[in-house]
Amino acid sequence: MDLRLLNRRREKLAKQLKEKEIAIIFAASEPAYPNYFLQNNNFLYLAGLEIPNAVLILSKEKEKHICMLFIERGIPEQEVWEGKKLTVKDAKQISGIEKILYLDEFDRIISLALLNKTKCFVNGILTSLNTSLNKQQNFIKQVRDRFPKLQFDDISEIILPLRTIKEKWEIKQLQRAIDITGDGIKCIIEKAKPGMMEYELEALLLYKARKNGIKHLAFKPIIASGINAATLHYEKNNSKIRKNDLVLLDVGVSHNNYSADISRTFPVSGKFSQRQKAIYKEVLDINKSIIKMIKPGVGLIDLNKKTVELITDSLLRLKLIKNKEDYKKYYMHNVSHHLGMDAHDIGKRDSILKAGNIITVEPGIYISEEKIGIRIEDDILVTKDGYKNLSENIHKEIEELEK
Ligand SMILES: [Mn+2]
Repeated sequence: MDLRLLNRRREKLAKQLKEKEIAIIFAASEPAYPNYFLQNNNFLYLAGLEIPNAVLILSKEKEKHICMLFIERGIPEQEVWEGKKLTVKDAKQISGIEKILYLDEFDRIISLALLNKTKCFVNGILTSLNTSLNKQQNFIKQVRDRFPKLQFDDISEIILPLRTIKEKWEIKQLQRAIDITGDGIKCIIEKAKPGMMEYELEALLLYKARKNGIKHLAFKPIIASGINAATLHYEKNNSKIRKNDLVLLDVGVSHNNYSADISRTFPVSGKFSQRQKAIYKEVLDINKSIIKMIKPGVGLIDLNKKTVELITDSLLRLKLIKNKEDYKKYYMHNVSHHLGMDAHDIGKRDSILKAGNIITVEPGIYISEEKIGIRIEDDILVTKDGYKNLSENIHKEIEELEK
């Protein structure tokens, strides 16, 4: 990764800090087997390092910004088992951070640093009451006893304006994630046959992903045939696909920690029935109309409102409802969310679009009594004067899917 990019991000974040404010960003901990290590995205965004347990500190003193990184010290007996820890020199080279210390000095230094502070931004403090305290929350608990006047806030407050506007490099990573996901989808559509299990299609996606050097998917893939597609977050992928089923795919790979999020729906037999085609056509038209609305200044709320309006008209045309309010029976989610390092990326539900945002557009109609669920989801970059559909190469036209 370009060091200038990382430096610029840290500078931008520090600019958001006022005098006497400090940001403390914790890397993720190492998970227990069989889970694999997934770096905290705010830490990765600012430090560019894939190491567990590190801590990054940013503060501002007299208009000058101060950046310090704490990393684990390698213990030879442990390194025999786990491999070498990153050295200070390597960490410097990857992150571009000048001041790097070992974690055993963190408590002493942070105690001094907090003495004259009024506010402290920490990542990952917004979790639900019923989960056990994470590392950050335990840290806050300790600090509160010593510095009762210090205020805490989640880092998302100040990192959101940065992470929601994608840099050129980020758009490139995401485009690659989308293209590889498209490869997987194409392979699935070509190879799918009635009688196959949904997980066989999942395996095709995984194969294409790994073959392209992808470390992991962005989220648990949804491969839902027939009535399963009417369950919005169906993740079992363990049913046999029947002859006349539509198959809904909601999948995405993560490339360099940027997540694609694409949905496509296709007939496993290679041919839509008249009814399936009629419903598909409605969803496809809505997908296209909503994408066309995208430009700076438009709100996610506007997109949601328009989607509900269009879906309601569709449902009336399809004779599924008689009263407009009943649309909720067949469409029950939002049409868009921000996309980036996380598949559901940082970004507010009521945000107004700006150039550089990347969002999904994913209308759907779900009719369990007809065993049909259709969702068509594209990933869209907001440009200065409109939009660019980053997933436009992934087939969604009826003729393309039937071919
Ligand atoms: Mn999505």
